[in-house]
Amino acid sequence: MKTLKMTASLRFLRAAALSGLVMLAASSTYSQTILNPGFEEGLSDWIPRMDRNMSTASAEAAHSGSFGLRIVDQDEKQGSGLLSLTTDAEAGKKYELSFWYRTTSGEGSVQVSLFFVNQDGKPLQKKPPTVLTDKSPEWKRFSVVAVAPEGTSGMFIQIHSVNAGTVVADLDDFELKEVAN
Ligand SMILES: [Ca+2]
Repeated sequence: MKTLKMTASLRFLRAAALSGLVMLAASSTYSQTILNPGFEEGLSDWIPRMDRNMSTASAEAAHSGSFGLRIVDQDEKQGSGLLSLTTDAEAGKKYELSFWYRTTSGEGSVQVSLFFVNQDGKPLQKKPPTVLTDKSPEWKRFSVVAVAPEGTSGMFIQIHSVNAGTVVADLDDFELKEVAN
């Protein structure tokens, strides 16, 4: 019975998160580039989604400038969640998403995904292009390259510390740009 209840509430949360995404995309103007990609304005223009207060802008997490994103995930079963605003994207074009990353402590990892969405803000791919970080005490650049699928009108970034395992991780200097096909 307890399990059933948990499943139902998880489903509700997932549905709520998805409808939130749709509303967000429909109500906001697309920007040309990722806003506040280096967290110099705190978490402005980033949206926590089921984040459980794990994501903060911190001076200690800066790779460049004065601030970076620090994820403190001390939960063995749940992770963080942070979304960028949606930016313009065009079907058939190739995009590179990159960022700098380091692990301060813990064995968990962080997955960064690039969601392509249609004009209604609905994600087009069940498995979006994703980069999974590995443990790295030194700053390291990670990237993923993907071609926007048919029907693409925009794209956004999701930063999620993996549910299993704990980690304290720093991320900074996100970049999302078109690259040659
Ligand atoms: Ca920064």
